[in-house]
Amino acid sequence: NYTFWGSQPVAQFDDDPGSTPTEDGSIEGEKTVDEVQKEPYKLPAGYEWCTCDFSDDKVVQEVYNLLTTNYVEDDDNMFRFDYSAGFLKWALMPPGSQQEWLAGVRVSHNKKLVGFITAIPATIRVKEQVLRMVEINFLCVHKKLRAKRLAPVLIKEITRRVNLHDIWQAAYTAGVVLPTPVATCRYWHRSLNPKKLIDVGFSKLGHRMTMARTIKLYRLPESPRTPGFRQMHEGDSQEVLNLLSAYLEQFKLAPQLTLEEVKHWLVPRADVIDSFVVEGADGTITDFASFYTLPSSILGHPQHSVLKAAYMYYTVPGATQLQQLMTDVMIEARRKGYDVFNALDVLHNQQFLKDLKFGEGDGFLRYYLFNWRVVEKLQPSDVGLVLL
Ligand code: YNC
Ligand code: MG
Repeated sequence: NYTFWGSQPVAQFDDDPGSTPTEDGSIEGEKTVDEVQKEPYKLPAGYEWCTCDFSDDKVVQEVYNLLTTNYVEDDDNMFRFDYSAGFLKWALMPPGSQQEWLAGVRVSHNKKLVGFITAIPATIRVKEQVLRMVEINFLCVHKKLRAKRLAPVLIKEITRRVNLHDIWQAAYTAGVVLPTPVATCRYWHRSLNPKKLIDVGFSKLGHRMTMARTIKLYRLPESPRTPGFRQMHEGDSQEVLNLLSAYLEQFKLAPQLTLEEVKHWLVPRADVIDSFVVEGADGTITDFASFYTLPSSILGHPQHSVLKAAYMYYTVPGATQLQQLMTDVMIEARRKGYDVFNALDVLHNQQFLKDLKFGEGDGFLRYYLFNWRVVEKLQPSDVGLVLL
């Protein structure tokens, strides 16, 4: 039973289908900004709210330090996400971002940052309805303050700060089960550096496999093979927007990006976002592919401290087969020294995961919507939204 989530405008596990609406729509009755509480939610004595000014690199570093030591770990506590400071700036300062949506909790007496949650604006289509929403991410409570019901206060406070901007819906993902996923997806992993992955316990040597055979199995060509495959440049943005917008129409849950957002989210930034296009003989762009960089700290290993992981982001096959496009992208990732290439089973990814030697991961990633009922649960292949 979910004491907090049971009080929130989300579909509940025990909702009686006979007495809930049969169409998608908001769960809560319409409210106006005037009705939103003006004061922040109360924190336990000794803690205070802050707004994190991401134009100040010292503040970004404080957030980085909180997350690198307290953010998401795998079930066996062997790895912990290590989002870089540069990544956090990219993820949290897109067009339309609001400083007060980067909410922190500090210890009053020494101002140490011990809690964090963020919202960024996004236009998201759910089936045929296009909604101005936020994406919620980076919810984190310092390990020493866990299980004290601080997370519900952070969630209510970010909701209040978002509602003040007349926004009433949100999208978020989490590994844990909460009321109620709109889709349940899985990560798949493609070894690029199998020896290191086995050494650090990320993967195991297969049944009746030797290290030498494993290395050979995952070997990739030296360089991409698709003629015209190259890095995306800012000048490609309009063409990429056109390709991506048309492509995402086929999914039931997908973002609607503007040109400014394509420039922000998809133009390459070293060690943050890599994007590629295929330029045809006549100079038009026919295909697009991208991945973001999210290393994990390797906890307590004598030789290795960082797992360098690439995560598939948005990809649009056009003139090139999706398989071939993804192979070229993985060749680039291998060349740049990534150890593993990760992809969810969203988009059309199920078309290539097995053939390109991805292995199914153990965890799930659930997609959620706040204050939006989706009557029919989505399949992973209905999902055209990738959150960071
Ligand atoms: C979670 N990940 O069920 P009940 S993902 C949401 N997302 O509530 P306490 C979560 N809720 O069951 P702790 C959650 N994990 O009583 C737990 N909960 O209803 C719920 N981990 O709170 C939980 N980051 O403070 C329970 O737990 C209540 O001290 C318990 O804190 C939780 O960013 C947490 O995994 C996750 O830092 C902060 O464990 C802490 O354990 C931690 O006693 C490591 O909380 C890092 C980690 C989560 C990554 C993410 C998406 C977050 C979405 C939040 C929901 C947004 C709703 C929309 C708001 C805007 C609306 C508008 C408009
Ligand atoms: Mg707590």
